[in-house]
Amino acid sequence: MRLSRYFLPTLKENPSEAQITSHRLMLRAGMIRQSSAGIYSWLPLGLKVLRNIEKIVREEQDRAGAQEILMPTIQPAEIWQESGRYDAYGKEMLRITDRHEREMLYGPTNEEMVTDIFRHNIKSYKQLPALLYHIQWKFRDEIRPRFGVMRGREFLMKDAYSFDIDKERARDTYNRMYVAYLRTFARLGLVAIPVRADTGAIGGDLSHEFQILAETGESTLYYDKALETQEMLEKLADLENNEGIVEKLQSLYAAEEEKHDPDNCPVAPENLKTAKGVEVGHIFNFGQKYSASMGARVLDQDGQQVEVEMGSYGIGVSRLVAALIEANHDEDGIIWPQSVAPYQVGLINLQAKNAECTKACDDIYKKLQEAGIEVLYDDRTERPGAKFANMDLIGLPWQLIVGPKGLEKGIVEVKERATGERQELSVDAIVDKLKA
Ligand code: P5A
Repeated sequence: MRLSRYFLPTLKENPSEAQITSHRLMLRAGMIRQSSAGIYSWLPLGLKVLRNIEKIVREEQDRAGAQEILMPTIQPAEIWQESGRYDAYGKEMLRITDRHEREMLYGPTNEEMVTDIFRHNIKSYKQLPALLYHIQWKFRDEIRPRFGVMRGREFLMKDAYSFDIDKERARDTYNRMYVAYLRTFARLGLVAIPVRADTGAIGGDLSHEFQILAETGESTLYYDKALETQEMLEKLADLENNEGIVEKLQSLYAAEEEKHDPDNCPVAPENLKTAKGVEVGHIFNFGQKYSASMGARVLDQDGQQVEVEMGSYGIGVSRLVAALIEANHDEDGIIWPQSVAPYQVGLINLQAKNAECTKACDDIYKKLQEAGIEVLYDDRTERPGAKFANMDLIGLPWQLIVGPKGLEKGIVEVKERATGERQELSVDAIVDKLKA
């Protein structure tokens, strides 16, 4: 993509409405624009990151055996009346009346709707386990939407729902999702700490929140440092055969500040760590809460009707964009991990008016594209200083700096955004390096 044609409305100044780093940087880097309180438009650069995160989330859900569906954003009130949550949900639910005076709502979550699909279509234990997910916009009329997409009113969630014949199998499914979550966050380059949690409006008695570590996080965590080591993930790759690692991980201590009692903490002081966290995922095992109230039953092996055991599993996909920035930035801007970067390479033409320089850049641009590497090519006639600041702000992992002086010696400068390390390489060597 040529920057001269790219819709990237970056800002030089910090927007006054933004209180936290990720919100400031998402506005400054031209990723989002607010439409009304807690509701945002995603511009090309922001949307690209959102889609990259979605792709990793999707791959890990598929890998865990979940099947993708797509449920609507607008739901009928009846199913929520059946579950008893229509009144319980209160003012956070955005209620809508259609032209026939039917009560509808913009879905804050989909337990009811997926249970409704299940009860009409699955009748036998032979069709279980069933594990369905979608990636869809949600609406929660938060009293204080803030921090940009971190706590929005409209936000993108991946939500999965599981149906099992008994408690034991439901627990296996829960653990399978737990592993899928650890893998997902690791692939996003994040350290995620699973913390036992309350179940709130969703219900049930078993639940974990996944908190990623970031200095600006809203919650304070205390946890066994063994939870930080991701080396267990290798073994977790084998879902069926992971030598009890899930149980081991789930037995390790982690608590939010409100629940942490220093006098009764089971972890030795030298192994206890504290850090700020951002909740990016939340999983629930709530048994028969919805299958009982909504009549989701199957015939078991003995021909008896039984209410299925359910769970639900959420990831805040749009929140993750902000969380990733909270965990990866410096004073100059964003530092994207390669796995989600909107472009891998920023190519800077230092003298766009110089024919030779432009020819060299065009050539590199073409070669990188042919090698399947995504490049954002700054072909504008701006000052070098402005170009450098802009590239640092938007945070692409690699910068290629091409100027007449280097070209005289046949070299181009490569800068790694994360470390600031610079290297001088020939054009051919660069293409090889970036390919690798
Ligand atoms: C689990 C999936 C649920 O809604 N039902 C379906 C369950 N859980 S949850 O914890 O309430 O939400 C799941 C994740 O969604 C993100 N999230 C938000 N992101 C941005 N703005 C919000 N207002 C918001 N509310 C929730 C969080 O990442 C949360 O973990």
